Amino acid sequence: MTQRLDITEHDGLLVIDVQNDFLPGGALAVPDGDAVITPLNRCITFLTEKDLPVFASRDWHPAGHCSFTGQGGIWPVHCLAGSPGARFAPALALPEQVVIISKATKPERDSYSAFGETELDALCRLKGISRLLVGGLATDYCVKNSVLDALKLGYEVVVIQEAIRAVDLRPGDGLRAETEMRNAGAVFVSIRDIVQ
Ligand code: VGL
Ligand code: ZN
Repeated sequence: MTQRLDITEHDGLLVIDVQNDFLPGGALAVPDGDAVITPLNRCITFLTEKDLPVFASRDWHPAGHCSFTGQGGIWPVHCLAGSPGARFAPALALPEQVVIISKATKPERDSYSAFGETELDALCRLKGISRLLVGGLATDYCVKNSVLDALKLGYEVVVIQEAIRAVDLRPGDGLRAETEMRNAGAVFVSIRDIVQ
């Protein structure tokens, strides 16, 4: 079920971790992960046409990060800061004025949330943003945790249904994450229902 969504001057777009390592062929490929790029590019256009801000988070790990299997974590080495795998997908049309949010940059700390030890909340406040449109990777990790944090911080959150994909380590993780986000107050819309 979806509803019409009018973009307002208090909206910002949060593009989560659309990085080569999370795309097919990458070190931690999310199934069908590249499918988020086209809808996200449309959202980027909607917002930039109205001079509204676009934030792009990126997983930006040092070598030996605690989330890697060699360090006892659950993930293969991925998104090493400065590496090709950590670059934004080339097809993602980030605007010149994009605000880049690097996260999980310290060896001993992981953060799935784009709000974890970053400037994202302060920057949104500074720009008068009270609602975030959200899409990216992965539904069951960084998207979920960022959305739940945004709601806790008092933002309205609109998840773009076509612009998320899940890792699904266990089948159904993505769907369970969507339910969790909805139960916490996130609204899901189809890109078709965004009024330009
Ligand atoms: C992510 C697993 C490990 C994500 C980041 O961006 O969803 N997932 N690091
Ligand atoms: Zn990571």
